[in-house]
Amino acid sequence: MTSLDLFQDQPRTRTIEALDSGAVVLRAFAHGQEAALLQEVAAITGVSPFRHLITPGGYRMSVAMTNCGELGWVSDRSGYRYDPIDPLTRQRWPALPASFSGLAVRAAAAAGYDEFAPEACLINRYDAGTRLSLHRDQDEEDASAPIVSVSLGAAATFLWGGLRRSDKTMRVRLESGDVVVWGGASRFVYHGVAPLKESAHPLTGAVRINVTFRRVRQRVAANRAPH
Ligand code: MD3
Ligand code: FE
Repeated sequence: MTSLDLFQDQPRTRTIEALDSGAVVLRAFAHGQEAALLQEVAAITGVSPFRHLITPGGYRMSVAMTNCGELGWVSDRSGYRYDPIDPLTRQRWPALPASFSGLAVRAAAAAGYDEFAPEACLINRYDAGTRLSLHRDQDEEDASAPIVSVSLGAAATFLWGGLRRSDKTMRVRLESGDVVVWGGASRFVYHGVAPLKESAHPLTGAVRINVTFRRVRQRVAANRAPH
């Protein structure tokens, strides 16, 4: 415990909540590491800046994004894809920092997923008013691996739906330091983020950063029949 913890408004307890089948909220799992993680984000965006991607339909995304790691998620008029090259810099994405992969692997293990080996790390930036509309993440070939998400800075209301877009959504408050692991039956549910409210987080002001860790390609061809 650092002396700074004594000045927190509310003590944050590290609890584990089951959100749904396969989805686990690790409250305050990254607590104490937030400033260091945000410094890594700043180093990454110094090389591969945040940008507003264009959807295949031609809309500018409200969330600003960048990536680190072997593969980055990108969108343009031709579609969505994972790409080893940042289209803005035409270079590889910045390397995944050891503190990022360590956190992701420990969080996955705490949720019951052993041997998580993330190869893509998508970093989302929300300013006040930014939202992420309901969608599913289905560009990853390896659906057996979970997605690990780390919330930093301003708190947000996460929208958690079902397997159909029309399914009713639940609202889950995600605060700085919360980590969520989504796998199993929850891997393909519709989800989004409600418009970010004005706030004043000590580390980021009104900004929320969300970091997601993903396995994209299959690791081994176990349990798969040959073609
Ligand atoms: C549930 N990001 O990057 S993180 C995304 O807060 C994304 O920035 C949101 O949705 C954010 O795609 C939510 C939590 C999250 C990420 C992936 C999921 C929840 C998920 C995949 C399947 C189910
Ligand atoms: Fe998503």
